[in-house]
Amino acid sequence: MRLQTNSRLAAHYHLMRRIRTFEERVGELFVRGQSAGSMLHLSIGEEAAAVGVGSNMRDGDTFTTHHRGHGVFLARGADPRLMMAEIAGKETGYCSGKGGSMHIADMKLGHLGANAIVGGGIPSVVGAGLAARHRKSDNISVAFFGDGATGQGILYESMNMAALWHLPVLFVCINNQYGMGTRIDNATAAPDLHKRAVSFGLEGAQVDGSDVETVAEVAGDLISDARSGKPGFLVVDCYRFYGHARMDKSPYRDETEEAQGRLRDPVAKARQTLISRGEMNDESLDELDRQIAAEMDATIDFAADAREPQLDSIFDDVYDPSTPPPESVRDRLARVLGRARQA
Ligand SMILES: Cc1ncc(C[n+]2csc(CCOP(=O)(O)OP(=O)(O)O)c2C)c(N)n1
Ligand SMILES: [Mg+2]
Repeated sequence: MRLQTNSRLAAHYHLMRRIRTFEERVGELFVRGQSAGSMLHLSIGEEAAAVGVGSNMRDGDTFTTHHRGHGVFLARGADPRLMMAEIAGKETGYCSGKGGSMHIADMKLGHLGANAIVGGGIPSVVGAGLAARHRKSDNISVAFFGDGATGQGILYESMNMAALWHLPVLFVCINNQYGMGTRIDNATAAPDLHKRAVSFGLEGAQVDGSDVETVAEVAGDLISDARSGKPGFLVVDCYRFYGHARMDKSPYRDETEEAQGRLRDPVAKARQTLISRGEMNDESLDELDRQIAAEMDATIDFAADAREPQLDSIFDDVYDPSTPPPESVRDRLARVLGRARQA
């Protein structure tokens, strides 16, 4: 749907609502038993981080995400049908069904890869930032990761190199208050995470992740600094609305805390602000939501109808084409395929 307004907040609402609805449909795919793999991490409640930062990035900029990265990829222009197909393990998906939710990537859109290893995607943006500078482009590279990654040494090695070499890089920590079942105040005695970055020589800021306008404004400043060689670190404070993964019912959080946390809803807040400013009204927002629901419903049908990958394509896109898979692995596949044909 084309928005009938030029309001930047309306555009942000549109994208955040698309992300939220996509995530709800991902949950549905899982419940239907049609997702590949057993782990799905939803970013419901964290949409302002994806949209506030992502909307300040440009074509040619690159990024990595953690395991909870559906929203970031959508904010950078991913086609939700191809994402859903990937999550369903289908050949049509972004990585021919071999990456799934946690290892999705697409070089055309600058997505250097989601990563299931906590902190694993962070050093790649240092390399990408260095490459952008050698190419004399003004592109930046952004690492999106969770608060849990602030317990990983690789983050500090990466921040140090980015600051030392003045790289066009932004580190974005999506602080949803939890690393699996451990709340941030049980994981660190110093929860002012952005201050750590300042001590490494980076620009550091912390923002309220329920307010997409603030996230976008602060991220915009940090990104323009990064483009001129001043790397930064942004902490987006938010709340993980649901469990760590789909099977986690969060027995370690009490209901009062969850109810309070879910009040920090960036989608609801943007909606209220649009109405109170007279930029949109309930009817136009409801109509927009209905159109988004239809778009995202269609992603489930698209994924369900998409082709399964063929067994003999198992090594395609996995090894570098110039490096054939090891002989022993190919022999094993030939045996498996032989047995499958006899059966
Ligand atoms: C190096 C490493 N250690 C442990 C794990 C297991 N693990 C998976 S997700 C996770 C918590 C991550 O928390 P955070 O970085 O805050 O991201 P969130 O899940 O909250 O988005 C852990 C410990 C892992 N994947 N990698
Ligand atoms: Mg977390």
